Amino acid sequence: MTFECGSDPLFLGLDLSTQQLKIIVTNASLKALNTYHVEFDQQFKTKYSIHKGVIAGEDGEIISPVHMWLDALDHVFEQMKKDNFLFERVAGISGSGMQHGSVFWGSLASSALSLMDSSRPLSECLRDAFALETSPNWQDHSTGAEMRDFEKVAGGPDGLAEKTGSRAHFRFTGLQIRKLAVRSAPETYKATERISLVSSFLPSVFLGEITGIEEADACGMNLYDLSTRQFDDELLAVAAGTHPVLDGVSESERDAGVKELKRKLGQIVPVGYEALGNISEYFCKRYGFKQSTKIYSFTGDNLATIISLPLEENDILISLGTSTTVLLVTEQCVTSSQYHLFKHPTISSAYMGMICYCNGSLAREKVRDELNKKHDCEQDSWEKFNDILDKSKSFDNKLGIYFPLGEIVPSAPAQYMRSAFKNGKVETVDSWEVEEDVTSIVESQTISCRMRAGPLLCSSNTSEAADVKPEFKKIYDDLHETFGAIYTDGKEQTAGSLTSKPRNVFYVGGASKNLSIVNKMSSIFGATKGNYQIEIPNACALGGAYKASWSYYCEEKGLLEDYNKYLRLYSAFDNLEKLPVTDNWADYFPAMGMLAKMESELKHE
Ligand code: ADP
Ligand code: XUL
Repeated sequence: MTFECGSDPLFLGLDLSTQQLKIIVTNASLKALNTYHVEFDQQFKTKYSIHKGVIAGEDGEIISPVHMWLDALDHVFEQMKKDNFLFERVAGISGSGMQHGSVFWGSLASSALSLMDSSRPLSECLRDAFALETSPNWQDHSTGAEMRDFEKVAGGPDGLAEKTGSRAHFRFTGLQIRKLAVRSAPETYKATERISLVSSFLPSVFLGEITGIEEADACGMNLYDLSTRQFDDELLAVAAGTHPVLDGVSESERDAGVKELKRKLGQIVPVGYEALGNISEYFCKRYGFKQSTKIYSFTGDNLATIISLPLEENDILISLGTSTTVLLVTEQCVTSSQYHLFKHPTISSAYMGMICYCNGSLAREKVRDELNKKHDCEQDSWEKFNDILDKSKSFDNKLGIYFPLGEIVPSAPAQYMRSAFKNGKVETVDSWEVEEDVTSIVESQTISCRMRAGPLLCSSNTSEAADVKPEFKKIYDDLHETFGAIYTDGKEQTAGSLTSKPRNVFYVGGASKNLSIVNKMSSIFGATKGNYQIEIPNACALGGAYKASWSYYCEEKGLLEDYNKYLRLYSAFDNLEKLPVTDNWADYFPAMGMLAKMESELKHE
């Protein structure tokens, strides 16, 4: 084990994800000292009949066994014990759980949790604690009927997004609750004493009592109202299966249903540093934690990712993995049915915007493969692709849309579209050389992010053309004159949203290693401060450990320290190297007009 001697406090950050449980250990200087993990398929495949951590059922149902997570927790702690891990030095624990997943506790849960016998494994102690032994997983697609119900009641996708931060999604917890209550197992719903998210399940186990749902992660339920910061009664009625219009019940049945679901969900745990309580005796006796070990609220995995860095307002983190995920910190409560808005997990006034695209790396790989075939290059090489990209300096009035898979944003089936801007008009082009596709795919993917991030950036407050910063006035006026009003996802872009710029952009994930792609993207985004290519191994677990450490610090000092300021007390973040980027932001104004026009012409099923 690699721990220095002494009695400095240690912090644990857990990450309970689809395929594994990971624990990272940090010290009070935010140094990651060690990680431990268990892969579910490696350890529990036969016991729980899982494949890639889940069980696929009928009609798109995807579930995870809850007992497996308890086994996983014991397994990792046993591993740590064998490694002579100093459990007694742990001062605080926090972490993350995959978003949207829920746990349905039964009537025996509270007593089982409070009476856990440290000589027996967790799963045995909590054998009778669940009304449902499986948890709906975020990959589930079985709630089509519920999706329609939620949007019907909330005034369509935009109405629901305006209230809760997201339109209805199969995986969102409110829909999963309604499915259980109305369709799949009403008896189980009735027998459910409490409902946790994955992120509130783990701290409940640590505390030995059921804790409430953490506020930022609550935004992934389609039940939480961003403006009141509470669950919304009407949406609760839908989830409980007691909505007068949908379910034909009386007002009093509705009220009883809402009250009952509120009780099952418990109080929301607001964004903050206060401990939920101390670790339960079970863990002290079984593993040697000290009784004063604090348990802090856990949050969702994407939310934990953004707190693994001191991201400030207008900073963007782009994950260029198989898919592309854009995470953005903002104070603007600007919702859209095309992305998600969550409360920020450590900054009470802020939000996290999340845009998920299906067509990221795989779409670029298709272009690369075709290019390499044409030029007889090695199949997996990015050399030729990068060479072309590096040579393209500014926008050449050609743009493509590359959706080999159906896309989430904008919502559209698989298709391709190529267009050129000529004589003041956007004209469809049947085909062009694959070399054109290289620049075009990176440009259009970036412009899509830029247009959707725009309204969330703070300078987007400017709604009148007259208020646009003088240096941007001419390009904005030209854009407006050529393309007229520009709409993205049904909403008109304002002068401010079109001319806003991010502060920093951080690139992570597989394709972020490709500096040609990253440089091109950066030149289009026009970040005012810097662009960075970074690697954050175990980001969700690390974010959890940092949250524990920050919370502990605030509690010790008895004051709320700004989260990012706290992270910066430790200089690790100041060594990031800026990418040398040529800013071509202004050149890409016509590309925004073009993309908006092209998206309006996409085929729909
Ligand atoms: P995941 O999203 O599954 O966690 P990664 O973050 O590892 O995966 O990203 C995988 C993707 O990264 C692959 O689809 C691949 O196309 C892309 N990738 C990896 N290296 C490069 C590179 N040098 N240039 C462009 N794309 C790359
Ligand atoms: C986010 C989502 C996934 C899960 C699992 O909305 O469904 O990212 O959080 O990682």
